[in-house]
Amino acid sequence: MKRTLIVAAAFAALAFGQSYKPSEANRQSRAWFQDAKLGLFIHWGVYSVLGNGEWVMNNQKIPIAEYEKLPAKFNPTEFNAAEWVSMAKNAGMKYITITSKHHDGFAMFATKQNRWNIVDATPWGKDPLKMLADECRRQGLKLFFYHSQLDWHHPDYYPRGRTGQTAGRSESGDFNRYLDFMDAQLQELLTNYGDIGGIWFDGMWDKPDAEWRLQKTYGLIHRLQPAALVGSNHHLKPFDGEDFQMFEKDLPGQNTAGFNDKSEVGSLPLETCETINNAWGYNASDKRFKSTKDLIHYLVRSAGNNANFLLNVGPMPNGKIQPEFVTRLAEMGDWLKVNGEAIYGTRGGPFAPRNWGAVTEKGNKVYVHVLDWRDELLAIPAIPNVKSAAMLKNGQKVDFQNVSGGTLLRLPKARMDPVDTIVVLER
Ligand code: FHN
Repeated sequence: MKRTLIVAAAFAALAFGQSYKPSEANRQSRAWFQDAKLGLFIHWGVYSVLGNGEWVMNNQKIPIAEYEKLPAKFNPTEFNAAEWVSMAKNAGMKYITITSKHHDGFAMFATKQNRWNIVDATPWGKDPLKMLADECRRQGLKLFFYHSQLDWHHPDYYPRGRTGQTAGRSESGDFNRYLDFMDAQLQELLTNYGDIGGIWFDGMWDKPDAEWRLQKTYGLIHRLQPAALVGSNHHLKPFDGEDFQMFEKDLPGQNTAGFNDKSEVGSLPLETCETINNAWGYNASDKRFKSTKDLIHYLVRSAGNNANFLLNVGPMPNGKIQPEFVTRLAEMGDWLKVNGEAIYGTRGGPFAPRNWGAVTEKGNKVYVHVLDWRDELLAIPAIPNVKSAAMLKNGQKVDFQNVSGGTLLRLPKARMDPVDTIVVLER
């Protein structure tokens, strides 16, 4: 009977094109990832010189011949890997995901595949990913690489997709040769930087119907580093061979930003990414900074949705991170130092987030995060066998009463926290 089931499952997997079985090391990485809850996203590239975001080449229709003048001006002498990693660590972040290559094709690492990279093409001539990899190891953070599959610079990225039409490339190219190039770069990233957290792909949406050879690329990554997690920001349900699923500028299941209309929440570990202002890459004029309170609320709502929060900074061309970002990250870290118990290592639930807030759980504890509630009584769905309720902040008892279909928490105004009132229910 058992054997029949296994054969049937294997047949079903083949029939639905599913063949990837994560290794034990990969499963452990997934559990680590789900416990980690907060990461730092870094969009840094030669585009930072123009201070107009990472899409500037496409948006301003800059042809390759012009764009290729940027690396000569990119000299981030003030970059300090230890400073960046300490900043992330003090913010309570457990991992960093940095652009190894964005859509402009410029590699931010020492690739041997072409000279369109920070080591060969800039006066600085250093490999920041190597320095970050070493520093992350030293400070105990994991490092992921964001790698754009879409490429506005490579001649073989052909036929073109929706974007990158104005780069001035000849109308020919061999897409398989481009994918070989990309795999060769990935091989470098997975062999020259020690153990990495994973690869965060982006850009498949540029030509969704192309043959991306995903199984070959994902297989290469898992063969080189079985524990490395593969995710792709294709805005669809996860494909075979992926280990986590991400949502851009939206919580899982939502589509307020327009990226996730075809997305479906799958069963893999989840992550949601957001910016502090409105830009991913450095944008000198974007001053619409979210408040620390808003960022903490996003973290809490992500955790309540069982997802990590990957919060972005776009460093400046001199290698520094602008003070508005640094301050907010430090403030988030201060909050996490006091309230981290209700975030790290938790899972979302036992019920889905509500307008007033979200809940997380760990072991016999449920953390009720009240983010936005003005009345003294808050009704929450029933949680069986609750024995006690207390404020996380100071252990003070919270009155609660089980009523038909739910539980009432008494939250006097004077005891409310302006950012997040956390009530711990013990079962
Ligand atoms: O086009 C990119 C964008 O520049 C940025 O990298 C974000 C991050 O999620 N993703 C893409 C758009 O889907």
